[in-house]
Amino acid sequence: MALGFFKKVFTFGKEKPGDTPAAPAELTAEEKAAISAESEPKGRDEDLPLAEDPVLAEKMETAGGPSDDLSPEDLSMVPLDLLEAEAEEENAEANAVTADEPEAVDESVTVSDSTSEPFVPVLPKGFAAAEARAPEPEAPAPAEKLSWFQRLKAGLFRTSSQLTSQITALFTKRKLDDETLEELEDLLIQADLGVETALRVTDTLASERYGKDVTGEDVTKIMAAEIVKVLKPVAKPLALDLSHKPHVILVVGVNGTGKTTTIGKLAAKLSGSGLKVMLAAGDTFRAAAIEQLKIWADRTGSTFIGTKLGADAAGLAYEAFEKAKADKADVLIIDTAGRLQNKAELMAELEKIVRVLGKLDPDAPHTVLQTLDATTGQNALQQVEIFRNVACVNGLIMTKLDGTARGGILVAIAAKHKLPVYFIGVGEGIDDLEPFEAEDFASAIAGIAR
Ligand SMILES: Nc1nc2c(ncn2[C@@H]2O[C@H](COP(=O)(O)OP(=O)(O)OP(=O)(O)O)[C@@H](O)[C@H]2O)c(=O)[nH]1
Ligand SMILES: [Mg+2]
Repeated sequence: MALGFFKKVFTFGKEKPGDTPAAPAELTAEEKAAISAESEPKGRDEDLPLAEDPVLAEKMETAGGPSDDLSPEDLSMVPLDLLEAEAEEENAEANAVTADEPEAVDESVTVSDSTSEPFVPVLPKGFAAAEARAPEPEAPAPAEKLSWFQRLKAGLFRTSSQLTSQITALFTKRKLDDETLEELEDLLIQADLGVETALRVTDTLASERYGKDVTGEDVTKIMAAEIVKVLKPVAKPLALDLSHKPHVILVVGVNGTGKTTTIGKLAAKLSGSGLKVMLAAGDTFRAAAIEQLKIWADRTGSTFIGTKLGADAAGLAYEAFEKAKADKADVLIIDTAGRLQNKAELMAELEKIVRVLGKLDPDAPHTVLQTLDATTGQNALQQVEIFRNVACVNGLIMTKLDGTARGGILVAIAAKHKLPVYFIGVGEGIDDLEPFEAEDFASAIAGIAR
């Protein structure tokens, strides 16, 4: 299935005649063989007792954990000219590194890395090794589970309290008839859950309780169960194919939806697991955006690569990919500038980034994540529609679920687009990114206990 998508990216890249140069860095058959031979021993061995692996234990110990949350001061705007001057300096360094790249890249693709030990990372919760079955999530300690669920519930409180109080008001001393069913359908649609899910709820309710007394609690339980059915197929771990070295993740989305912050949070999880992570500042429009990503790179122990302000984002993505290969990074995450889905020119730029990455590896970018701001409401449906067509988005992360009354939109998006939802953002801090779990989310939105 994953291969199907990769093929799609490849076709997508090749579909534009005239844009395919004489593949300067296209891999030869021998190079490809060398890469897979090199990466073979590092693949996930499901039989290996990870917790007892001494090499891994050492790696984990030396990797260190993520640092504290970013304070608002960290991200506050510094005078633009100062940032630009800094960015220039950094770019000079970055360019100096990339100037040496051809040899480094060649070396990385032809010489196997005999110095590095075979290393099987323990992927953080929410990630899985590609082509391998997702490891059974460890049963979290009850206290930990409760605190996470409490946080999710608190975040979705506005969504759930609005919904449940309306449902309770509707079903106070009323039998279930056509009129109440219709009112319930309207109410669920207004809560952004989408027509499909609203109909699922009313159909189930009608088949089970038509003509009988129904309480608000009965309805919220049925609603939660139906929401789980919609969300379960999309609640998946993010599969990392580490045989790619690096596995390239491109992060796209509308302005301010949380791309850069989410990249920081992802980098913290990955580098905390001992993976070598590189962050590329593909948002070349704003000096502050470059600086923001650099701060996250520093905080998460990731390598940073940027270019000068206003430079071609696709060029930067290409260079970053080459450098990540040369450095033998495990994961390269590329940030992009925010753009509205209806700005054709900017969307074409995104298309170019995808195409250019495909020249170094036809399967790249291996994951294209779109961030969605939960406070946006209905417009998020259209955002996904367009970004997935242009940038081959194959996974979603919904941010800002803390404190929104519009969290129901995630259900409508899942029902319509059926794209995996890997994580949800519930705050601005480094740890405020949680693997998406259907039951937790459904219970929180319905305001019921787990
Ligand atoms: N409350 C909350 N705020 C978030 C979350 N994720 C991101 N933010 C905040 O949203 C704002 C925008 O986040 P960015 O990561 O800069 O968004 P972006 O998509 O990179 O923005 P552009 O690069 O301008 O397109 C910042 O203030 C973040 O701290 C979240 O899950 N919850
Ligand atoms: Mg950004």
